Amino acid sequence: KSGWTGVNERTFIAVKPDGVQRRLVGEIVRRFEKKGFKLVALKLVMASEELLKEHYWHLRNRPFYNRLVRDMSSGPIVAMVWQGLDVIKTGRKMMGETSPSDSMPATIRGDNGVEVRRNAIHGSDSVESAHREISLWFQETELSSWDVCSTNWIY
Ligand code: RTP
Repeated sequence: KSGWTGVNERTFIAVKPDGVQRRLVGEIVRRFEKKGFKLVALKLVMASEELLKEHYWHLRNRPFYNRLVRDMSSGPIVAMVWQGLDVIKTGRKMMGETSPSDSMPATIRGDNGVEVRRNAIHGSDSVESAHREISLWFQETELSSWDVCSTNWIY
């Protein structure tokens, strides 16, 4: 996994249950594609409580932890891996701040929704958390390398 740097940097992005319910999947995928990142994996999943507790383990002492795990269990999640130069930092910028009210217009959270509980999207915040989250949500065999695309078919 040490090869995941530079143009091969990867991040874990999830459309949360509230984002799926608000029909934001296409919009979020479109923004990452349009920016120029490569889609490496995508699946619709009902996450188990066990997985969600592990995913948010660093927040276990926060008062909203149990509610957060419950909210994330309330419907399907679109789990994705995106790849590209500085995708972790840029992805966080595209998302906006944790609270939609602190998020600038033209960010995903700034343009969609008003509640911190229903902020539509999750994105890894560091190289370490990206590694941890990708291996938590995906099997190695679910990740595409794009190596099969030996020629570019769009210009
Ligand atoms: P994420 O991990 O989902 O990308 O969000 P983040 O880094 O912007 O925010 P973080 O502090 O890691 O919190 C994770 C998620 O918990 C919910 N939250 N609720 N005061 C509250 O009720 C509260 N604070 C945070 C949000 O949905 C946030 O995305």
